[in-house]
Amino acid sequence: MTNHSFALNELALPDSFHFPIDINGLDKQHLLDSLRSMVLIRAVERKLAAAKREGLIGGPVHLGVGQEAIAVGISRNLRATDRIFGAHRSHSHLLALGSDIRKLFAEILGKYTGHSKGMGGSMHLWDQSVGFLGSVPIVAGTVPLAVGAAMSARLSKSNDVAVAYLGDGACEEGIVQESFNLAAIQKDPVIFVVENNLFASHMHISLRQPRDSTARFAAANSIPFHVVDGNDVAAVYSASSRLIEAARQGHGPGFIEAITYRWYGHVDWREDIDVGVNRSQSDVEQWRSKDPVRRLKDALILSKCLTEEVYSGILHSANSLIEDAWLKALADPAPPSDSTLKHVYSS
Ligand SMILES: Cc1ncc(C[n+]2csc(CCOP(=O)(O)OP(=O)(O)O)c2C)c(N)n1
Ligand SMILES: [Mg+2]
Repeated sequence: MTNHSFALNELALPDSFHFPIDINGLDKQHLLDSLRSMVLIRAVERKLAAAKREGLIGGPVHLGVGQEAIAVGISRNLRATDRIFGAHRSHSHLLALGSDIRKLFAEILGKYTGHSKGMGGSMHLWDQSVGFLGSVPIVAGTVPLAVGAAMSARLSKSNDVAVAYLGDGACEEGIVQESFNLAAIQKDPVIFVVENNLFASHMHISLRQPRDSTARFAAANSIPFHVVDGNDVAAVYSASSRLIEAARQGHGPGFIEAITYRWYGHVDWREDIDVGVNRSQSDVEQWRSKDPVRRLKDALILSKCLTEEVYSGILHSANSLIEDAWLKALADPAPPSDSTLKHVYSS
């Protein structure tokens, strides 16, 4: 396991890890697929930022632009019968599994064709066909649900795993520690993926935690862990593949801490405000140049597996897919007024 000091050191510095990622000996087709997926997720979130700015979206959207390598690296080890859970910033978690973009847009636009029939918005996503069992805005709320889903997989001997995506801020919720403990003692096949973007809302981790790495919580519960550069899709993929395989074999939970940064403020489209007192414009600029998409693209170009022309084609097809999905979602129907109480529980 890496990083026993539980200090992130250069992984958390804005001016390190700018270079193309190391793809030596890796399957190039696999990496090209990862690139396509990251480009698509980026383009979806850029579209959402623009639409929010134009006032076309009613509810809040929490964007993960800059963090795409994590969900893509993890998801390439998953299958549709696995059980994936997210939280308030989960567009990438859902889309990296191959979920339908139009359905995501429809939910965010409040259309009846959306995941939660247009009544949940960006933070209530769900698509069982790809294994995504849900996201909710209650920070850490889905972490114990992932442990429950893993327990069910273990009891039914299915070899499936659960994945709980959570933030560095979510680790400050007590239920997360209880979930780690329970998963460890029961040897449940669950992978906890901490997207450590150094911020919880507007507060930097140095103002909230005595150490900037959250992996010590895994160590405290004897859960095997890896701390990785979250802007390196190959690093995320290989670290998670070992833990996921071990979980499938019955060795219990695993923990990945992926260090990254979100380019936008905590919520919605603004980059210039809502970013916290310690997040200077120069930090944001430097983190933007640690772009996970650019670092993979450059590595593929250097190794002659990609040309600028082919890359332009990838961008172009992502954008046309998205425009098409957006127009269809815009034309989708709103929920009928008599449906508002149909899909809620009451006692
Ligand atoms: C139980 C709970 N407490 C507080 C909030 C308000 N809140 C929403 S997101 C957030 C910060 C979460 O930070 P982190 O887990 O690091 O995720 P990130 O936003 O960085 O992706 C907070 C405090 C909430 N939604 N739920
Ligand atoms: Mg965070």
